Amino acid sequence: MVPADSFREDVIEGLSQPQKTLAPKYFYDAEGSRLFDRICRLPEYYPTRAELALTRRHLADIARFAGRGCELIEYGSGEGLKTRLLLGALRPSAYVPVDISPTALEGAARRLSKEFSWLHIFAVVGDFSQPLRLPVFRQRAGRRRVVYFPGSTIGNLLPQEAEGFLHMTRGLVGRGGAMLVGVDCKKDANILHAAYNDARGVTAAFNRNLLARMNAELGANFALRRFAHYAFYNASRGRVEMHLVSRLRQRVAIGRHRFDFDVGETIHTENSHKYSVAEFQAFARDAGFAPRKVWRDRRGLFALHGLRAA
Ligand code: SAH
Ligand code: AVI
Repeated sequence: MVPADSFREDVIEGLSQPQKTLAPKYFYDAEGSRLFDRICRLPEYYPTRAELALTRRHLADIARFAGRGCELIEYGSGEGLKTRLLLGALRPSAYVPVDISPTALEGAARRLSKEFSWLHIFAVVGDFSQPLRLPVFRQRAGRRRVVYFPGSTIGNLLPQEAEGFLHMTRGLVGRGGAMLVGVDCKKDANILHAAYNDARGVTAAFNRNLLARMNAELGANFALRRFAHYAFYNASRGRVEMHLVSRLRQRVAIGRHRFDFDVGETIHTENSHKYSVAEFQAFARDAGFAPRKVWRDRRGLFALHGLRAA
């Protein structure tokens, strides 16, 4: 679980900057995880369906690349929709899902242990952007460590953070290790706009839930209706940005801290970077991986990269 103190400190620091900012990892309290699962089923939100489709289509090749019986570590495992496919094909010797959301992690671990009774699951609640203490298994000869990072959650990191993260993961998998990472591709901005501004308003509710979380956990007094959801594609940075826009001049209190908002001022709540295959492969190389495979869905919306520790 995220310690309450670091949540408070990060919020106070983020809201004190000229461009008010909150880290997207804070979306995922119990309600945020529930809303994200609903997003994955929206007609406009193509990434989940595209990644599921490409995983089904190329499952045998993906499994060959990762190697049956490997030790599988998954970051930001969430509901584990695609993981089920992979687990069945890979039959890993151990599965270590890591997620910041205890609710998402517990639900997925319970479902997976029912479906795959032979599987050794070691669930870890933690922040993958920090060095983590993961369970250590005796490495048997020929058994590799594979990190699975689906969903384009890597796109929620800034490019320099993503590179640092890849570097850290390269160290974790060690020689002979590998990484499978799902990356959303650059595409028509209209498709992106629809995906992050769905007609049912689920993404808006997911964004505003951050305000509700600060009210509940930090005693803040955000009035949710005074903030509007705003998401757009920033082409020069190759990312969708999500913001919460203040509808009026207002002051918000969090404990003894006061934050003033002008009309139209925003809290920047998320970046979702979109990478071409070449851009992402260059990143991976800089972090010490050799890009070996790319699997894509038929429409070319989403890519799963197979990286080998160089
Ligand atoms: N892998 C799933 C879920 C993606 S949503 C899929 O592909 O659909 C992103 C997931 O990452 C959520 O479950 C969220 O709780 C988790 N997450 C986000 N930031 C995190 C962090 N810094 N450390 C660990 N988990 C994180
Ligand atoms: C988890 N992550 C990759 C999602 C994304 O598309 O950036 C989170 C999300 N934000 C709005 N909709 C979905």
